[in-house]
Amino acid sequence: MKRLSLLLTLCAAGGALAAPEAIIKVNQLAFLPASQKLAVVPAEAKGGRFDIVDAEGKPVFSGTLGSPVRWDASGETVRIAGFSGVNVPGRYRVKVDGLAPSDPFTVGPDAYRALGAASLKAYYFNRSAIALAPKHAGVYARPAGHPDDRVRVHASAASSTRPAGSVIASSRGWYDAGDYNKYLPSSGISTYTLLAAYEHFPAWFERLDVNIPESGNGVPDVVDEAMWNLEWMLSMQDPADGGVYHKLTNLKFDAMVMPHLAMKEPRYVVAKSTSAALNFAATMAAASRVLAPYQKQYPGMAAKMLTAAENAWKWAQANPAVLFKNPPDVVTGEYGDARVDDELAWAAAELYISTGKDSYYLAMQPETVSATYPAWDDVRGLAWMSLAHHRSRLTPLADHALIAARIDGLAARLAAEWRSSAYRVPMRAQDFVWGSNAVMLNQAMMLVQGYRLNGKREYLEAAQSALDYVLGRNALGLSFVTGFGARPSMHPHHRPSQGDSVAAPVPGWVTGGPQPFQQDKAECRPYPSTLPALSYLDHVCSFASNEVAINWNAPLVYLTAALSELTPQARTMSEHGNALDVLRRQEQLLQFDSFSNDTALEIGLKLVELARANKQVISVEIARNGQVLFAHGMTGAPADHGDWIRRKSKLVNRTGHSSFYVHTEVVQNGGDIDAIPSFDIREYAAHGGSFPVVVKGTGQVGTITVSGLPGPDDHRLVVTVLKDYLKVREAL
Ligand code: G3I
Ligand code: 9MR
Repeated sequence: MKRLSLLLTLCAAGGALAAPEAIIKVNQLAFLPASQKLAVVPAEAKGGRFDIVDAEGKPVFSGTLGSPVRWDASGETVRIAGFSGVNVPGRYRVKVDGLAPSDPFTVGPDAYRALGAASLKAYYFNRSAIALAPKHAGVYARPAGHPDDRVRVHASAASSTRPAGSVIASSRGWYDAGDYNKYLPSSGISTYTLLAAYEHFPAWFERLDVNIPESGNGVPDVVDEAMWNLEWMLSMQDPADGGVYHKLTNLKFDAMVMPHLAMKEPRYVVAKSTSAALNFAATMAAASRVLAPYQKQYPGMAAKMLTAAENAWKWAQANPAVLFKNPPDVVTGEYGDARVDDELAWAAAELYISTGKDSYYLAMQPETVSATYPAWDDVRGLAWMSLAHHRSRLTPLADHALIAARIDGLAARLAAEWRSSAYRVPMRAQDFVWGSNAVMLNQAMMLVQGYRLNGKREYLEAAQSALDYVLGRNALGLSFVTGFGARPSMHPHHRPSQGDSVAAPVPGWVTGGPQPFQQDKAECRPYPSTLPALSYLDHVCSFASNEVAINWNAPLVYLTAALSELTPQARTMSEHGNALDVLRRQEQLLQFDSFSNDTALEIGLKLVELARANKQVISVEIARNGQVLFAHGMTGAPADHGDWIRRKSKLVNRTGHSSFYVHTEVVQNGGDIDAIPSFDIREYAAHGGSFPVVVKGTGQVGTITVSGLPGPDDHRLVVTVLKDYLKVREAL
């Protein structure tokens, strides 16, 4: 946006948002064919019915509106239109007599790919210390800002080895939000959430190329993007004692200009804090798991991160209550946090998972830790989310029933709110705080954890509703995501969007969202309403309702991946049949006349050779009648491959099918691959990569198992090598 228009808009009325219009509110972007589909209709609508019309205006579905229900958060009474049955790809609107048709939306299998890519790309657009080239940034290309290669140590951060005023390098990292500063507490939860998204949905991210400078280096873009911030976070640790600085900022906020024009002020690392150290420890411990396979691109990184995490943990143990407060001369974002027991639990959980040391599990004191939806100042939920995801690799000390109870307890509470809410969202009126849209998205992320654990469909539906909310099914009828939907936020409090010459803001950012405390009302024109869900200004002045932030975007990245990967695919019956038919055909054709020790050696070596050629790091095990005939872990392969191999091959031995066949069958039936009834996930893994060795005339005698890639790719590698070895020509 041009500087001139900044002056004009600051003088003009804020965002021109009147009282809530009597309009139909719906996700303005898209639904997956099988997702639950709801719209919100004003109660004053005439008649009790609605239609869904296609692009030509032809009705394709008709239904009855739900009963009128009041929503305290917006003071409205509304009715729900449910149209989940509309599952044929196309473009539609909702119509109700006496009202304008709703904004259009599409139904299709790739509903959230562009949104998922843009919400991740937003981080690239907020990188400090690097010029954004036109080939990656398009119209948002810009010179580098804030190199942070010479940053001063603030008096509050002084130590004997780094006295006040000494200079350190603390480069890279993402700008926190609409401002150009960098803060540990928001960095920790943001980076972790991106990495967790990758840990939970690797296949989605393997396919998500967002055109950043590192794209194509053999590491998923989400991990490369996270690395940009992780490198900065590492530089925030004082090597002398393991302590971590709370933030790297100016003394005052920069002006609303482009990054390279904003660099007049000196930058400082400000005071170490317990919260920073624990955020750092948790994030680095989690990152060390994700980075382990990428030795080639990031040599030694995983080990370095784990050591850094343990050093930060030790500092926090010795300094358990160093609470951050802005020193008098610093007025940038505080991220002060009166309680650090949640950060401690999270750090302990991540260190326990990554090191396998029981002492960390005991330090967490899990029975004293409840589960809440995450926010920068309450990260308990992240501990439970990680423990639940990694539950099959925990030491015997872990209390599996407790983990399940915490995750399900939270999801059940949120789902109950959602069920009874007029707008069918999990949020209550009192949840509307600074960053309310991220409250909604983080609640959805925890509902997803519940679904992943026990497959309760309503948890997934409630999570879908949260995404629908930020995309338009909200009391304002706006899409809060820049660049997406018919009526998106146009004027976020985001310095690059304001300072550039492009009319549209940088895309892919979710804005903070409505909240009634209006901490910016001194500099903004009056808000249209003080009701929680309506207290919002789409105006650049409104840092309290319309800023963007890295920690608010992360659950959006997570949710687009989760819904895309978990929503059962509403494919036609014949397509369903096809996938399983092909997998069954593979099992029929890829059989041996005989299977000797040398056969195993030859196939094992071929697998390793192919992975090496693909620059992949895998582990392979080939067994016959319980005896291992070939086993190899390539350089960089983490130890947990062994456990995956054990559990995948056990599944094959029990079912007689490839592990990918079982996986596909469960997914197609809408089930949770990590919770197949009667299969203990500590013993069985329904992930691709293990294939039965069948000798014609004898039957199954063993397994060939690969671990290290996303399941479908592990499976593909085995099939490719077997086809080649057995000279099978048919396309499989
Ligand atoms: O949770 C309480 C609620 O119980 C209470 O009723 C209500 C009224 O006082 O306040 C709620 O707390 C608010 C808190 O956010 C909720 O997370 C605080 O008032 C509010 O001041 C606080 O705002 C924080 C804001 O910085 C100001 O410090 C936001 O969480 C935080 O996301 C935001 O972060 C800023 C950084 O400082 C600077 N960079 C941009 C970033 C995003 O705006
Ligand atoms: O721009 C700042 C934003 O990034 C912060 O979230 C917000 C709260 O800390 O503060 C903003 O800066 C404002 C300052 O606090 C008050 N004067 C106006 C500034 C925005 O132009």
